[in-house]
Amino acid sequence: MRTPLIAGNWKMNGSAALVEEFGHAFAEARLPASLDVAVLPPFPYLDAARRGFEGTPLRLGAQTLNPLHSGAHTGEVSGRMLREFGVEYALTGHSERRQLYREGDEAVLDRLLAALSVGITPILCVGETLEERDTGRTMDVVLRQVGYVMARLEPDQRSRVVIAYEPVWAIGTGRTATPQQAQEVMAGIRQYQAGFDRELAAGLRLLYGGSMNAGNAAELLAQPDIDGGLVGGASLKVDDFLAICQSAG
Ligand code: G2H
Repeated sequence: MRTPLIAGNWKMNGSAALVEEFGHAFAEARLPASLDVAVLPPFPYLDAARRGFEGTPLRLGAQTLNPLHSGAHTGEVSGRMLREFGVEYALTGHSERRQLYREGDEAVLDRLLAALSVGITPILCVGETLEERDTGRTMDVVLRQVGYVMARLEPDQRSRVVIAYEPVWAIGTGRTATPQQAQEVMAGIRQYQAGFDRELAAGLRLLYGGSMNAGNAAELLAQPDIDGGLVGGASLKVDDFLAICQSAG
């Protein structure tokens, strides 16, 4: 019922050569029939990726966007511009943006609304720090991050949001949440949404992120409430990313 989504977040990595390599590999790849795949390269590679991914199943995503359409905001990129380059997905609230660029819930909401306003599917990232987990606050933190945004959307907007659960302690650390840990939190997110709208909760796509790789993806993706992955490090190696996509069938 829910189409799996695997999204590769290149962060501030990659090259024109890597874009080309992905285009070639995915043009030949055999992927599960029902699967959405996106690559989120740094902005300068979007145009090359749009051309290089033509005729492949790869869709384009952005790692962030400015909440405004245009204006005097040196260094920023708007959703409208991203849409012009064929971008279909955008991350909002990635923990690196929350921590390094001090984007709080309100800033996350503004960016998510900007994405929706131009027809880009927002991927809302949520997750607890190690200290929050160790002090038993995982669900409070995650549901606050989810609830802040979802409560402020119209029902038709809510149904267009994808949520990525990324425990901060698992990001880029090589330490993955166990499938049970991830499933528990993700079932909690779905249940929380079901309290407002059962149909929407049943259709809500939930991704796991945090050191997902070719070796652990299948078990994570087999969990009933995990509908895909947000992959960082392992999305920079075409064979690993392909293997993760293949295990999403
Ligand atoms: C979490 C993830 C992708 P990694 O940030 O967003 O990165 O897979 O390297 O932990």
